Amino acid sequence: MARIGIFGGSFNPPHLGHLLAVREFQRALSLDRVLLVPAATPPHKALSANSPSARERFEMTVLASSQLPFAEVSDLELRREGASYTADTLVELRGVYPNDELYLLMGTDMFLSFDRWYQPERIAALATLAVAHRSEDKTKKLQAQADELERAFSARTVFVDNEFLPHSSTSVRALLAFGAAEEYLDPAVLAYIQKNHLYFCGADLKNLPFDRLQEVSLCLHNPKRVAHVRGCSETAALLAEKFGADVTDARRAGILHDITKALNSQEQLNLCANYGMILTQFQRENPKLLHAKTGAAVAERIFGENTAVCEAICWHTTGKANMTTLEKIIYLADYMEPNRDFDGVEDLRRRTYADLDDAIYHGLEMTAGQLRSRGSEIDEHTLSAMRFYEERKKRS
Ligand code: DGI
Ligand code: FE
Ligand code: FE
Repeated sequence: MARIGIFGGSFNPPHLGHLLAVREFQRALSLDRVLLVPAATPPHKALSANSPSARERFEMTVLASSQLPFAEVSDLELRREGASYTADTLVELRGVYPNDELYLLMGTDMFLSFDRWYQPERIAALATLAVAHRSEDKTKKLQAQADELERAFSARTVFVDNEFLPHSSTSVRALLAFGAAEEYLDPAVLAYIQKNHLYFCGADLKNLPFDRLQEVSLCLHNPKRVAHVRGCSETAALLAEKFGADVTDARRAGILHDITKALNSQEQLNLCANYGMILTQFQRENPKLLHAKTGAAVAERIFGENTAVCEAICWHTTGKANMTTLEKIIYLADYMEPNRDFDGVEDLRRRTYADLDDAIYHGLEMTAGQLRSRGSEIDEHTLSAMRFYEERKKRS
């Protein structure tokens, strides 16, 4: 009787995070074999618009796993029509391995939503759920879910302590477009991506017409950020028209302002190192602010944007003293675009359309107030901007 792990996913693309997870599962559960099962049509989320075909994702997964002696890639889900449901896959696998122990490998997010999967009772009858969790995860919540799934579906769960880096495929796809994904991919997978021109890797993205710039850049975000960047771009264009800034620059800076936002803190720092950007200690300690700096660098290097656009992106989070009209517009459009919803947003919208400098001062005040109440350190440019616009307010 063999112990077989089943690791499903979009593998879009397969990256080192996947390989590390598979290795840890294999070791922790003493698995004889791990089947990697690329989904043809993932049921729970739409693939990003720049995704390669299922066949290409399958081929990359074969390349990625070639260095794992216990791994095998299955094309089961590629050969099936319609959504790739795990329940159906397990039924088929049970037919192939009638006497073996099957472990369905997953992370905490998938486990916590397991009761909403398609036919969870069928899955639970066919395989043990093996859940990788990091020691800082909420153990209580996971144990409660395991108890609930046992009660509802007679599910068996094992937890695997795992310290692997949670790289997201969204980050890796963005980094491929930014020319900085080498350290996240198996060399054979990277070579395949380059050769087949996947994920905008090595593409010339300079000076794209706006519609194409929008299409390309929106692919690189987490889906929930898309409405915000569109809103920022449209609001910036309206403000540019009203206050006499370049409307095209405003639209472009708006659509690109959060272009590196999918990257987590470590990925931000790695991108800075890859691009040779030198950081202050404050910047290293406050990586939430880095996306404005890396965003400006990507806008320049990858999209070939002009200096005015890149500077507006660079200062959109902190602001600074003596901003250009475009810089003020992007700072404010980011703050009050139609998808923003917080106490005082209506007041900030009214102020913005009436007087940019007054609105900037209010925005800075609000941000500083929030940071103080959270005990976070305030960026020096935010502080000097506050002094600058306070002074200006007194004079007028
Ligand atoms: O990128 P968005 O979410 O659209 O908005 P943003 O670019 O204004 O980023 C907001 C984040 O930046 C939020 O997590 C707070 C953080 N932030 C802004 N100013 C400062 C700051 N964090 C610190 N530590 N210091 C600042 O001065
Ligand atoms: Fe931002
Ligand atoms: Fe933003």
